[in-house]
Amino acid sequence: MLTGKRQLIRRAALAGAAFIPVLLFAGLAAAQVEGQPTPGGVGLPPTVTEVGRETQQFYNVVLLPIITFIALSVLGLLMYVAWRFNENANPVPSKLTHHTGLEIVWTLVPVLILVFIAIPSFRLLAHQVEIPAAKVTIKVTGNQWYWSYKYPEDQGGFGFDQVMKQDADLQPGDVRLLSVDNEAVVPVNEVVKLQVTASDVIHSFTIPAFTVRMDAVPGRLNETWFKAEKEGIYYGQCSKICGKDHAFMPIAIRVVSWEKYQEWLAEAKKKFAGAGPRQQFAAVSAR
Ligand SMILES: [Cu+2]
Repeated sequence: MLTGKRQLIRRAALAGAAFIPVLLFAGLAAAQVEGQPTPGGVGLPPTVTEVGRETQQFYNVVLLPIITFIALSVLGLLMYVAWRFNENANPVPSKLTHHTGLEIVWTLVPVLILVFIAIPSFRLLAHQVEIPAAKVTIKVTGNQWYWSYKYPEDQGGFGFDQVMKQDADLQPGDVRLLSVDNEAVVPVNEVVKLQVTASDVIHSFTIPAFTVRMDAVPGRLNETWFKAEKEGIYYGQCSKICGKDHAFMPIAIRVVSWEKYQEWLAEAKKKFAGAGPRQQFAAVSAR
């Protein structure tokens, strides 16, 4: 038997040990870089939009504690049952098969948990789905296996393809498998509306740092939006398996000041004049 004091120390040590993963997790999570994956990074990627912050808060504050509680409760219950009601400990089993009170509780409690989750969930969903008045609208088309962008007339009226850089073309500062030939540029602190579609099969336009993910479906125009609050380069990847080069069609969006955005528009209009998105499958022959 442990003495009361030793038992107390042991319990405190156990409680402390339980917090080590939490501290480790927080330390690693803090080291993450916005817009791209970080070696050893743990947890949700840093976000630069209000919707992103609300989503992560919903996950960290509401969902994670609830699922942790449920998982630990079920584990505890299973362990208790295995210990208390095994054949050796309980040689004569009870014949009891129904318990009305218990059945009401195990039906009602999950329903109440779901209702509790639904309230903030619907509020968040409405924020994600209702697109505010947008200053910039861009059409994004998923192709096998690259993305095409169209800036409509009010933004210069041009289009271009975004193809992943091959290893041999990487410059210092580029990220392997994420850097592209033509980055899409958007202004900081402005609502950007995206119209998302596809030319061949279903793709999915995903940028973790904006908490944006929208399926690109042939023959259908989906819409989503973001308002990036920090300048920088933000990478994403196609998130719906779409064929052999699904892993090699990254997304790169550069967020700049309004003035720089205007400069880029003027340059891009000249650079991509008459270029138009390339013929479908043309990029494949280049690989
Ligand atoms: Cu794809």
